[in-house]
Amino acid sequence: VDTENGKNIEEISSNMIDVVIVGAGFAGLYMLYRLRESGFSAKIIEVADGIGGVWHWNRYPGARCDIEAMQYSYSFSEELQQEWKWSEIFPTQPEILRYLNYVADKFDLRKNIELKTQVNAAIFDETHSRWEIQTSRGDRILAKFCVMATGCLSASRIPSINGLETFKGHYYHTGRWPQTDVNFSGRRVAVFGTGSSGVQIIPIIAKQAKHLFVFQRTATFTVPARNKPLEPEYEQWWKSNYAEHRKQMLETITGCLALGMKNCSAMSVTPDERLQEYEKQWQKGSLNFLGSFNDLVFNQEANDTAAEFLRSKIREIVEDPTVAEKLIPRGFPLGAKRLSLDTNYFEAFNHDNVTLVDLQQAPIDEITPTGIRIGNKNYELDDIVFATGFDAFTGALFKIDIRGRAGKTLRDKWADGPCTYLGLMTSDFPNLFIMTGLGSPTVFANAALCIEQNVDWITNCLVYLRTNHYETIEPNTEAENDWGKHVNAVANFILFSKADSWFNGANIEGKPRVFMPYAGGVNNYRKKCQDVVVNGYQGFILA
Ligand code: FAD
Ligand code: N01
Repeated sequence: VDTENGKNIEEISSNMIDVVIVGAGFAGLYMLYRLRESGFSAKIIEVADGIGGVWHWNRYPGARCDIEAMQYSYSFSEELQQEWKWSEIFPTQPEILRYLNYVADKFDLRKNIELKTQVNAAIFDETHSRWEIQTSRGDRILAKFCVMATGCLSASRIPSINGLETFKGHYYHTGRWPQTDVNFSGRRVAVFGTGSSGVQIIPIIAKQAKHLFVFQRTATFTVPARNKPLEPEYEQWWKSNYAEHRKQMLETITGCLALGMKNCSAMSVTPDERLQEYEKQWQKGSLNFLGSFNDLVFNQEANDTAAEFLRSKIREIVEDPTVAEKLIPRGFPLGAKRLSLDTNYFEAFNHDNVTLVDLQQAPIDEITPTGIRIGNKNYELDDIVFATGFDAFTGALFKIDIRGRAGKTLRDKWADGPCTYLGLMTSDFPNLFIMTGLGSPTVFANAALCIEQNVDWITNCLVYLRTNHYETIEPNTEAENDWGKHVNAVANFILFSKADSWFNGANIEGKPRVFMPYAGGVNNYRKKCQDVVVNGYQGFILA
């Protein structure tokens, strides 16, 4: 009998399954589907009261995807991709959440999903080679394998600002938006944060609020989304040859098909030609702007030309030149903080009811019961919105007490920064798979496609272990170190590492500065993962 929890070992053992998956977002749902299809018993544990992950939590007004939904969607079922109809190029959060719920119903996933349950601990039992998963319900589930599908951007973060607890109004985080309607009509609202979430929510609140104060710490680059209803011809173009298009997406760096891009250096054309190309891409909209030329992400001189073009657009759009100058990003390359797609973001600052507060001129002193104080100035507020981002990649993982061989904790192992092999596993934590975008290209690419690739790899790996009667798999430290060095080398080559951002942990106080995602492209990453398999799971120890 386990005296501490009052359950006997037999009772716990009857809870034994092949795989526990933590998280019911894009990743967890497809993982469950593939595992069941391959004959494994599996179950998802999800802390939220619904499925959908990011699309469950980020219900803030204006939330939508910024990769075309025809591409940012599952490819595993031809029937699904033919029958689902997206209404817009970049649909809203409710529509994407409806889609994920549709997927859960269509493939009968819910019977293996436990909602409103947090995984608190995952402990590896070396004697029996199994994971014990401890949940907030007091359950202890035994599993041969555990998959952390806990999300790269799921641990939302409100900065610690003096006095927040005294504030008498409401405050919200975009990544934990309430399920009830929030109406800002007639209210005085502050928004912190001008990353992708801020860029989406600010124009909407600007339309509703009596007054909106945007507290900006770092100005941001954006490209217009130019979102529109999905035209039947375009939809038909995709659907008439979906499988082939999806195959082509796998061969790209970003996991997206972008037609009509120039494959030459920005410096190889005349200044006029360069401007024409930027104008063309800007008019088209979309994140493809960063691919206007093939060297914008690693050639500073080239990058400067694109950044300057976007700065000129801010000057054109924002009517007050003083406000425009404050909104112009400087001091880091374009793309080093993730580029955002916007709909009327800079235009919002032309409204009389919107005030930009530049925190670089003077930081906040405190939040008071009725607002925010900076020096002698008090901003009277009813609501505060934190669009202040996430403890990315490791945040959700570190909330779980994960212990591998000899009781070693993941937090200790990664105290100086995470290290993985292919982003999928880490040594001394056998049979634990990680799908949070660490050491993989997910956050620089079409996440849905990257997730499918990871899930397929993990499923094939488990089938291989079963067929060949292996009990455990884990990377060897040499392979893990080599992968870490490679991820770093690529990060140093491109310009994305040259800013404080969530890519390198700079947004979280005390977090080690390590560039966490892999910027070498979806195509190269996929090839590496395939080669590892072809070479008999090279770099892994199978026992
Ligand atoms: P998530 O969707 O984050 O799901 C993880 C789940 O794990 C969550 O439901 C969480 O509650 C659960 N969980 C975590 N810890 C525990 C625990 N201890 N116990 C139980 N459950 C737990 N990517 C794109 O490619 N294109 C886009 O347009 C795009 N838009 C985005 C918009 C927003 C607002 C955000 C925040 C991200 C966006 N992303 C986008 C990136 C996004 O992270 C991925 O596209 C994708 O949704 C990630 O899916 P996931 O299943 O890996 O993680
Ligand atoms: O978070 P962020 P996000 N005082 O970390 C500011 C995806 N996503 O939620 O730069 C004042 O990017 C911070 O300022 P600074 C996408 O991958 C996609 O916006 O640290 N300000 C920054 O401006 C994205 O990259 C979509 O100086 C403070 C902002 O808060 C990722 O999610 C939509 C502060 C945080 O920006 C995260 O985006 C939304 C403080 N104390 C999200 N602390 C799509 O469109 C932080 N900030 C698909």
